[in-house]
Amino acid sequence: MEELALLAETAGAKVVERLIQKREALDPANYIGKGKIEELSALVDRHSSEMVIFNDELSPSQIRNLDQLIEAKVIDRTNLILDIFARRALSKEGKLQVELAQMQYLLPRLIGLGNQLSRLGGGIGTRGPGETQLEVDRRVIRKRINDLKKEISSLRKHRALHRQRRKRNRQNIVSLVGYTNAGKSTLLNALTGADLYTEDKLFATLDPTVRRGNLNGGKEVLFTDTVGFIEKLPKQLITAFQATLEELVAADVLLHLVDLSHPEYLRQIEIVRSHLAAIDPEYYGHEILVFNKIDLVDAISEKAFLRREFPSAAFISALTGEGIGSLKENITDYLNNQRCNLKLYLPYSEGKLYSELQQYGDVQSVISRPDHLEIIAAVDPELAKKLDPYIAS
Ligand SMILES: Nc1nc2c(ncn2[C@@H]2O[C@H](COP(=O)(O)OP(=O)(O)OP(=O)(O)O)[C@@H](O)[C@H]2O)c(=O)[nH]1
Ligand SMILES: [Mg+2]
Repeated sequence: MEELALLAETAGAKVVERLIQKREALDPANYIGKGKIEELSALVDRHSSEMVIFNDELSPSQIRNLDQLIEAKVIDRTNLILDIFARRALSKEGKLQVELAQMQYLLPRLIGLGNQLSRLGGGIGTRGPGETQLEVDRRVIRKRINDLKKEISSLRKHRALHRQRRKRNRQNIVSLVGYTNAGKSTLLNALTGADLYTEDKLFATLDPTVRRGNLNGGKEVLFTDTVGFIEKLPKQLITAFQATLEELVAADVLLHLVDLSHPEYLRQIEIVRSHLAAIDPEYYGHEILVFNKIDLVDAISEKAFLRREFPSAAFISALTGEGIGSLKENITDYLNNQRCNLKLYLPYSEGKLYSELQQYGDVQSVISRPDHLEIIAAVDPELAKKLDPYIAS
Protein backbone atom coordinates (compact mmCIF):
# COMPACT_ATOMS: atom_id res chain seq x y z
CA MET A 1 0.00 0.00 0.00
CA GLU A 2 2.94 2.28 0.72
CA GLU A 3 4.23 1.55 -2.76
CA LEU A 4 0.79 2.10 -4.30
CA ALA A 5 0.71 5.53 -2.65
CA LEU A 6 4.11 6.34 -4.18
CA LEU A 7 2.87 5.19 -7.58
CA ALA A 8 -0.27 7.32 -7.23
CA GLU A 9 1.81 10.37 -6.31
CA THR A 10 4.16 9.70 -9.23
CA ALA A 11 1.09 9.79 -11.47
CA GLY A 12 0.11 13.16 -10.00
CA ALA A 13 -2.56 12.11 -7.50
CA LYS A 14 -2.84 13.23 -3.88
CA VAL A 15 -3.59 10.35 -1.54
CA VAL A 16 -6.23 11.16 1.09
CA GLU A 17 -7.21 7.76 2.52
CA ARG A 18 -6.16 4.12 2.51
CA LEU A 19 -8.53 1.24 3.01
CA ILE A 20 -7.64 -2.38 3.64
CA GLN A 21 -9.93 -5.38 3.76
CA LYS A 22 -9.06 -8.81 5.14
CA ARG A 23 -11.11 -11.51 3.49
CA GLU A 24 -10.87 -15.25 3.00
CA ALA A 25 -11.38 -14.81 -0.72
CA LEU A 26 -11.88 -11.97 -3.16
CA ASP A 27 -15.43 -11.10 -4.05
CA PRO A 28 -15.67 -12.25 -7.67
CA ALA A 29 -18.16 -9.57 -8.66
CA ASN A 30 -16.90 -6.53 -6.76
CA TYR A 31 -13.40 -7.51 -5.53
CA ILE A 32 -14.25 -6.21 -2.03
CA GLY A 33 -17.33 -6.98 0.11
CA LYS A 34 -20.62 -5.08 0.23
CA GLY A 35 -19.93 -3.53 3.64
CA LYS A 36 -16.50 -2.37 2.51
CA ILE A 37 -18.00 -0.73 -0.54
CA GLU A 38 -20.30 1.27 1.73
CA GLU A 39 -17.37 2.30 3.88
CA LEU A 40 -15.45 3.28 0.75
CA SER A 41 -18.37 5.28 -0.62
CA ALA A 42 -18.63 7.22 2.64
CA LEU A 43 -14.91 8.06 2.44
CA VAL A 44 -15.22 9.14 -1.18
CA ASP A 45 -18.10 11.37 -0.15
CA ARG A 46 -16.32 12.86 2.85
CA HIS A 47 -13.20 13.83 0.85
CA SER A 48 -14.99 14.49 -2.43
CA SER A 49 -12.44 12.11 -3.93
CA GLU A 50 -12.23 11.91 -7.66
CA MET A 51 -10.58 8.52 -7.89
CA VAL A 52 -10.28 5.15 -6.17
CA ILE A 53 -7.23 3.00 -6.95
CA PHE A 54 -7.18 -0.75 -6.25
CA ASN A 55 -3.85 -2.39 -5.47
CA ASP A 56 -4.32 -5.25 -7.91
CA GLU A 57 -5.44 -5.88 -11.44
CA LEU A 58 -9.24 -5.98 -11.46
CA SER A 59 -11.18 -8.05 -13.94
CA PRO A 60 -13.10 -6.13 -16.60
CA SER A 61 -16.42 -6.90 -14.92
CA GLN A 62 -15.15 -5.92 -11.46
CA ILE A 63 -14.14 -2.50 -12.77
CA ARG A 64 -17.52 -2.09 -14.41
CA ASN A 65 -19.42 -3.10 -11.28
CA LEU A 66 -17.34 -0.95 -8.95
CA ASP A 67 -17.67 1.99 -11.29
CA GLN A 68 -21.42 1.79 -10.87
CA LEU A 69 -21.31 1.39 -7.08
CA ILE A 70 -18.77 4.12 -6.30
CA GLU A 71 -19.16 7.80 -7.10
CA ALA A 72 -15.59 8.17 -8.32
CA LYS A 73 -13.43 6.95 -11.17
CA VAL A 74 -12.23 3.42 -10.43
CA ILE A 75 -8.81 2.34 -11.66
CA ASP A 76 -6.54 -0.58 -10.82
CA ARG A 77 -2.81 -0.98 -10.18
CA THR A 78 -2.16 -2.05 -13.76
CA ASN A 79 -3.89 0.98 -15.20
CA LEU A 80 -1.97 3.26 -12.83
CA ILE A 81 1.40 1.78 -13.82
CA LEU A 82 0.48 1.99 -17.51
CA ASP A 83 -0.37 5.64 -16.98
CA ILE A 84 3.01 6.34 -15.38
CA PHE A 85 4.79 4.56 -18.20
CA ALA A 86 2.83 6.59 -20.74
CA ARG A 87 4.01 9.82 -19.07
CA ARG A 88 7.61 8.69 -18.82
CA ALA A 89 8.26 7.12 -22.22
CA LEU A 90 10.45 9.42 -24.27
CA SER A 91 11.89 7.37 -27.12
CA LYS A 92 9.85 6.39 -30.14
CA GLU A 93 10.19 2.70 -29.32
CA GLY A 94 9.27 3.26 -25.67
CA LYS A 95 6.14 5.18 -26.61
CA LEU A 96 5.04 2.49 -29.05
CA GLN A 97 5.67 -0.27 -26.49
CA VAL A 98 3.60 1.54 -23.86
CA GLU A 99 0.77 2.16 -26.29
CA LEU A 100 0.81 -1.53 -27.22
CA ALA A 101 0.49 -2.46 -23.55
CA GLN A 102 -2.35 0.06 -23.09
CA MET A 103 -4.25 -1.32 -26.06
CA GLN A 104 -3.86 -4.85 -24.77
CA TYR A 105 -5.19 -3.77 -21.40
CA LEU A 106 -8.09 -1.98 -23.06
CA LEU A 107 -9.23 -4.70 -25.47
CA PRO A 108 -10.99 -6.98 -22.96
CA ARG A 109 -12.37 -3.95 -21.10
CA LEU A 110 -14.20 -2.32 -23.95
CA ILE A 111 -17.71 -3.24 -22.87
CA GLY A 112 -19.44 -0.31 -21.28
CA LEU A 113 -17.17 2.37 -22.64
CA GLY A 114 -19.94 3.29 -25.05
CA ASN A 115 -19.08 5.44 -28.02
CA GLN A 116 -15.84 6.79 -26.67
CA LEU A 117 -13.57 4.69 -28.84
CA SER A 118 -15.26 4.84 -32.19
CA ARG A 119 -13.60 8.20 -32.73
CA LEU A 120 -10.33 6.36 -33.20
CA GLY A 121 -11.66 4.84 -36.37
CA GLY A 122 -13.62 7.82 -37.60
CA GLY A 123 -16.97 6.71 -36.16
CA ILE A 124 -19.85 6.79 -38.61
CA GLY A 125 -18.99 5.27 -41.92
CA THR A 126 -16.37 2.83 -40.71
CA ARG A 127 -18.77 0.16 -39.56
CA GLY A 128 -19.04 -3.05 -41.59
CA PRO A 129 -22.49 -4.49 -42.40
CA GLY A 130 -24.14 -6.00 -39.31
CA GLU A 131 -21.38 -4.89 -36.94
CA THR A 132 -22.28 -3.48 -33.56
CA GLN A 133 -20.44 -0.50 -32.13
CA LEU A 134 -18.54 -2.83 -29.80
CA GLU A 135 -17.34 -4.96 -32.67
CA VAL A 136 -16.14 -1.89 -34.51
CA ASP A 137 -14.27 -0.68 -31.44
CA ARG A 138 -12.62 -4.07 -31.01
CA ARG A 139 -11.65 -4.19 -34.65
CA VAL A 140 -10.11 -0.72 -34.48
CA ILE A 141 -8.09 -1.70 -31.42
CA ARG A 142 -6.94 -5.01 -32.87
CA LYS A 143 -5.77 -3.26 -35.99
CA ARG A 144 -3.89 -0.71 -33.90
CA ILE A 145 -2.25 -3.56 -31.93
CA ASN A 146 -1.08 -5.18 -35.17
CA ASP A 147 0.25 -1.90 -36.54
CA LEU A 148 2.10 -1.20 -33.30
CA LYS A 149 3.71 -4.64 -33.29
CA LYS A 150 4.89 -4.15 -36.87
CA GLU A 151 6.29 -0.71 -36.17
CA ILE A 152 8.12 -1.91 -33.04
CA SER A 153 9.68 -4.87 -34.80
CA SER A 154 10.93 -2.73 -37.68
CA LEU A 155 12.56 -0.36 -35.20
CA ARG A 156 14.19 -3.34 -33.51
CA LYS A 157 15.68 -4.68 -36.73
CA HIS A 158 17.54 -1.45 -36.99
CA ARG A 159 18.85 -1.85 -33.44
CA ALA A 160 19.89 -5.46 -34.09
CA LEU A 161 22.50 -4.15 -36.51
CA HIS A 162 24.08 -2.09 -33.74
CA ARG A 163 24.18 -5.18 -31.55
CA GLN A 164 25.99 -7.20 -34.18
CA ARG A 165 28.55 -4.49 -34.54
CA ARG A 166 29.14 -4.61 -30.79
CA LYS A 167 29.64 -8.36 -30.84
CA ARG A 168 32.22 -7.93 -33.54
CA ASN A 169 34.02 -5.38 -31.40
CA ARG A 170 34.05 -8.03 -28.66
CA GLN A 171 32.85 -5.60 -26.06
CA ASN A 172 31.41 -7.05 -22.89
CA ILE A 173 28.00 -5.80 -21.89
CA VAL A 174 27.20 -5.16 -18.23
CA SER A 175 23.49 -4.56 -17.55
CA LEU A 176 22.15 -2.77 -14.50
CA VAL A 177 18.94 -4.35 -13.25
CA GLY A 178 16.92 -4.00 -10.08
CA TYR A 179 13.78 -2.85 -8.39
CA THR A 180 12.61 0.60 -9.42
CA ASN A 181 14.38 3.37 -7.47
CA ALA A 182 17.29 1.09 -6.44
CA GLY A 183 19.79 3.58 -7.89
CA LYS A 184 20.57 2.07 -11.30
CA SER A 185 20.83 5.34 -13.18
CA THR A 186 22.86 6.91 -10.37
CA LEU A 187 25.30 3.99 -10.58
CA LEU A 188 25.52 4.23 -14.37
CA ASN A 189 26.45 7.88 -13.95
CA ALA A 190 29.09 6.97 -11.34
CA LEU A 191 30.57 4.24 -13.52
CA THR A 192 30.69 6.13 -16.79
CA GLY A 193 30.53 9.83 -15.97
CA ALA A 194 27.20 10.00 -17.79
CA ASP A 195 24.52 12.49 -16.83
CA LEU A 196 21.36 10.39 -16.75
CA TYR A 197 18.17 11.57 -15.13
CA THR A 198 17.76 10.24 -11.59
CA GLU A 199 14.97 10.94 -9.16
CA ASP A 200 13.56 9.68 -5.89
CA LYS A 201 10.41 8.49 -7.67
CA LEU A 202 9.32 5.20 -9.18
CA PHE A 203 10.06 4.54 -12.85
CA ALA A 204 12.27 7.56 -13.46
CA THR A 205 13.88 5.60 -16.29
CA LEU A 206 12.04 3.85 -19.08
CA ASP A 207 14.24 4.00 -22.12
CA PRO A 208 17.31 1.79 -22.36
CA THR A 209 20.62 3.65 -22.34
CA VAL A 210 24.07 2.32 -23.20
CA ARG A 211 27.28 4.04 -22.08
CA ARG A 212 30.94 3.17 -22.42
CA GLY A 213 32.94 2.82 -19.24
CA ASN A 214 36.29 1.54 -18.07
CA LEU A 215 37.01 -1.16 -15.54
CA ASN A 216 40.13 -1.16 -13.41
CA GLY A 217 43.07 -1.70 -15.73
CA GLY A 218 41.37 0.24 -18.49
CA LYS A 219 39.28 -2.53 -20.09
CA GLU A 220 36.36 -0.90 -21.87
CA VAL A 221 32.87 -2.34 -21.42
CA LEU A 222 29.35 -1.20 -22.23
CA PHE A 223 27.02 -0.47 -19.32
CA THR A 224 23.27 -0.48 -19.93
CA ASP A 225 20.54 1.02 -17.79
CA THR A 226 16.87 0.43 -18.33
CA VAL A 227 13.45 0.25 -16.72
CA GLY A 228 13.25 -1.10 -13.18
CA PHE A 229 11.04 -3.90 -11.92
CA ILE A 230 8.17 -3.76 -9.45
CA GLU A 231 5.85 -6.20 -7.75
CA LYS A 232 2.93 -7.16 -10.01
CA LEU A 233 4.46 -5.48 -13.03
CA PRO A 234 1.59 -5.60 -15.52
CA LYS A 235 1.87 -8.57 -17.86
CA GLN A 236 0.85 -6.32 -20.75
CA LEU A 237 4.01 -4.29 -20.16
CA ILE A 238 6.19 -7.38 -19.92
CA THR A 239 4.83 -8.59 -23.25
CA ALA A 240 5.27 -5.21 -24.90
CA PHE A 241 8.82 -4.80 -23.51
CA GLN A 242 9.74 -8.47 -24.06
CA ALA A 243 12.43 -7.84 -26.66
CA THR A 244 13.98 -5.03 -24.59
CA LEU A 245 14.00 -7.26 -21.52
CA GLU A 246 15.49 -10.25 -23.31
CA GLU A 247 18.27 -8.07 -24.58
CA LEU A 248 18.87 -6.86 -21.04
CA VAL A 249 19.18 -10.37 -19.63
CA ALA A 250 21.42 -11.46 -22.51
CA ALA A 251 24.27 -9.26 -21.20
CA ASP A 252 27.56 -10.85 -20.11
CA VAL A 253 26.78 -10.01 -16.51
CA LEU A 254 23.89 -8.44 -14.66
CA LEU A 255 24.51 -6.04 -11.81
CA HIS A 256 21.46 -6.64 -9.63
CA LEU A 257 21.14 -3.43 -7.66
CA VAL A 258 19.38 -3.49 -4.29
CA ASP A 259 18.29 -0.47 -2.23
CA LEU A 260 19.61 -1.50 1.18
CA SER A 261 17.75 1.39 2.82
CA HIS A 262 14.36 0.04 1.76
CA PRO A 263 12.59 -1.89 4.56
CA GLU A 264 11.50 -4.61 2.13
CA TYR A 265 14.77 -5.01 0.26
CA LEU A 266 14.96 -8.80 0.72
CA ARG A 267 11.53 -9.21 -0.81
CA GLN A 268 12.49 -6.88 -3.62
CA ILE A 269 15.43 -9.16 -4.46
CA GLU A 270 13.04 -12.08 -4.82
CA ILE A 271 10.62 -10.08 -6.95
CA VAL A 272 13.38 -8.95 -9.32
CA ARG A 273 14.74 -12.48 -9.53
CA SER A 274 11.37 -13.94 -10.36
CA HIS A 275 10.88 -11.38 -13.14
CA LEU A 276 14.33 -12.16 -14.53
CA ALA A 277 13.74 -15.90 -14.35
CA ALA A 278 10.48 -15.46 -16.25
CA ILE A 279 12.33 -13.60 -19.00
CA ASP A 280 15.23 -16.06 -19.13
CA PRO A 281 15.28 -19.22 -16.99
CA GLU A 282 19.08 -19.34 -17.14
CA TYR A 283 19.86 -15.89 -15.82
CA TYR A 284 20.88 -16.95 -12.29
CA GLY A 285 24.35 -17.84 -13.41
CA HIS A 286 25.33 -14.34 -14.34
CA GLU A 287 24.30 -11.95 -11.61
CA ILE A 288 26.39 -9.88 -9.22
CA LEU A 289 24.31 -8.69 -6.30
CA VAL A 290 25.08 -5.07 -5.43
CA PHE A 291 23.78 -3.59 -2.19
CA ASN A 292 23.43 0.15 -2.77
CA LYS A 293 22.82 3.21 -0.56
CA ILE A 294 25.12 1.99 2.21
CA ASP A 295 25.59 5.65 3.16
CA LEU A 296 22.00 5.58 4.46
CA VAL A 297 22.22 2.47 6.61
CA ASP A 298 24.27 2.20 9.72
CA ALA A 299 23.82 -1.50 10.20
CA ILE A 300 26.93 -3.41 11.04
CA SER A 301 25.04 -6.50 12.15
CA GLU A 302 22.93 -6.36 9.00
CA LYS A 303 26.07 -6.30 6.91
CA ALA A 304 27.45 -9.36 8.72
CA PHE A 305 24.23 -11.19 7.95
CA LEU A 306 24.36 -10.15 4.32
CA ARG A 307 27.99 -11.14 3.87
CA ARG A 308 27.07 -14.56 5.18
CA GLU A 309 23.94 -14.90 3.02
CA PHE A 310 25.36 -13.31 -0.10
CA PRO A 311 29.13 -13.90 0.08
CA SER A 312 30.00 -12.48 -3.32
CA ALA A 313 27.81 -9.39 -3.14
CA ALA A 314 29.23 -5.87 -3.43
CA PHE A 315 28.39 -3.02 -1.05
CA ILE A 316 28.37 0.46 -2.52
CA SER A 317 27.00 3.95 -2.44
CA ALA A 318 26.36 5.07 -5.99
CA LEU A 319 25.88 8.57 -4.62
CA THR A 320 29.13 8.98 -2.65
CA GLY A 321 31.19 6.59 -4.78
CA GLU A 322 32.07 4.34 -1.86
CA GLY A 323 32.80 0.77 -2.94
CA ILE A 324 32.69 1.48 -6.68
CA GLY A 325 36.38 0.64 -7.14
CA SER A 326 35.95 -2.78 -5.63
CA LEU A 327 32.71 -3.33 -7.57
CA LYS A 328 34.74 -2.77 -10.74
CA GLU A 329 37.17 -5.43 -9.53
CA ASN A 330 34.25 -7.81 -8.99
CA ILE A 331 33.10 -7.21 -12.54
CA THR A 332 36.58 -7.67 -13.97
CA ASP A 333 37.05 -10.97 -12.07
CA TYR A 334 33.66 -12.12 -13.15
CA LEU A 335 34.27 -11.44 -16.84
CA ASN A 336 37.74 -12.99 -16.73
CA ASN A 337 36.48 -16.17 -15.12
CA GLN A 338 33.62 -16.45 -17.50
CA ARG A 339 35.63 -17.01 -20.66
CA CYS A 340 38.44 -19.45 -21.15
CA ASN A 341 41.22 -19.20 -23.72
CA LEU A 342 41.55 -22.20 -26.03
CA LYS A 343 43.82 -23.37 -28.79
CA LEU A 344 41.79 -25.41 -31.26
CA TYR A 345 42.48 -27.66 -34.23
CA LEU A 346 39.15 -27.34 -35.98
CA PRO A 347 38.52 -29.59 -39.05
CA TYR A 348 37.31 -27.82 -42.19
CA SER A 349 34.19 -29.98 -42.06
CA GLU A 350 33.01 -28.14 -38.91
CA GLY A 351 31.76 -25.10 -40.79
CA LYS A 352 28.77 -24.54 -38.55
CA LEU A 353 30.80 -24.66 -35.37
CA TYR A 354 33.33 -22.31 -36.94
CA SER A 355 30.71 -19.69 -37.69
CA GLU A 356 29.30 -20.07 -34.17
CA LEU A 357 32.79 -19.52 -32.83
CA GLN A 358 33.18 -16.38 -34.90
CA GLN A 359 29.84 -15.06 -33.80
CA TYR A 360 30.02 -15.76 -30.08
CA GLY A 361 33.66 -16.39 -29.31
CA ASP A 362 36.51 -13.97 -29.01
CA VAL A 363 38.71 -15.18 -31.89
CA GLN A 364 42.31 -14.00 -31.55
CA SER A 365 43.96 -15.78 -34.48
CA VAL A 366 43.17 -18.22 -37.29
CA ILE A 367 45.85 -20.07 -39.26
CA SER A 368 44.95 -22.37 -42.17
CA ARG A 369 46.82 -25.68 -41.86
CA PRO A 370 46.58 -28.47 -44.46
CA ASP A 371 43.88 -30.45 -42.62
CA HIS A 372 42.47 -28.05 -40.02
CA LEU A 373 42.22 -24.46 -38.87
CA GLU A 374 44.44 -23.56 -35.96
CA ILE A 375 42.49 -21.15 -33.84
CA ILE A 376 43.13 -19.28 -30.64
CA ALA A 377 39.98 -17.96 -29.02
CA ALA A 378 38.31 -17.07 -25.74
CA VAL A 379 34.90 -18.66 -25.36
CA ASP A 380 32.19 -19.06 -22.75
CA PRO A 381 31.76 -22.39 -20.93
CA GLU A 382 28.83 -23.46 -23.10
CA LEU A 383 30.72 -23.07 -26.35
CA ALA A 384 33.83 -24.59 -24.79
CA LYS A 385 31.86 -27.78 -24.18
CA LYS A 386 30.94 -28.05 -27.86
CA LEU A 387 34.52 -27.39 -28.91
CA ASP A 388 35.94 -29.93 -26.48
CA PRO A 389 36.86 -32.61 -29.09
CA TYR A 390 39.07 -30.10 -30.93
CA ILE A 391 40.97 -28.55 -28.06
CA ALA A 392 44.72 -28.69 -28.74
CA SER A 393 45.80 -27.23 -25.44
N1 LIG B 1 21.60 8.16 -0.28
C1 LIG B 1 21.72 7.54 -1.45
N2 LIG B 1 20.82 7.79 -2.40
C2 LIG B 1 20.97 7.16 -3.59
C3 LIG B 1 22.04 6.27 -3.84
N3 LIG B 1 21.90 5.80 -5.09
C4 LIG B 1 20.79 6.38 -5.59
N4 LIG B 1 20.23 7.21 -4.69
C5 LIG B 1 19.01 8.01 -4.85
O1 LIG B 1 17.92 7.14 -5.07
C6 LIG B 1 16.97 7.73 -5.96
C7 LIG B 1 16.73 6.80 -7.13
O2 LIG B 1 17.92 6.71 -7.89
P1 LIG B 1 17.87 6.36 -9.45
O3 LIG B 1 19.28 6.24 -9.91
O4 LIG B 1 16.96 7.28 -10.18
O5 LIG B 1 17.20 4.91 -9.34
P2 LIG B 1 16.81 3.93 -10.54
O6 LIG B 1 17.09 2.55 -10.07
O7 LIG B 1 17.45 4.37 -11.80
O8 LIG B 1 15.23 4.16 -10.54
P3 LIG B 1 14.17 4.01 -11.74
O9 LIG B 1 14.80 4.48 -13.00
O10 LIG B 1 13.07 4.90 -11.27
O11 LIG B 1 13.78 2.58 -11.76
C8 LIG B 1 17.58 9.06 -6.39
O12 LIG B 1 16.98 10.05 -5.59
C9 LIG B 1 19.05 8.91 -6.07
O13 LIG B 1 19.68 10.12 -5.78
C10 LIG B 1 23.00 6.05 -2.78
O14 LIG B 1 23.95 5.28 -2.89
N5 LIG B 1 22.77 6.71 -1.62
MG1 LIG C 1 16.66 4.98 -13.52
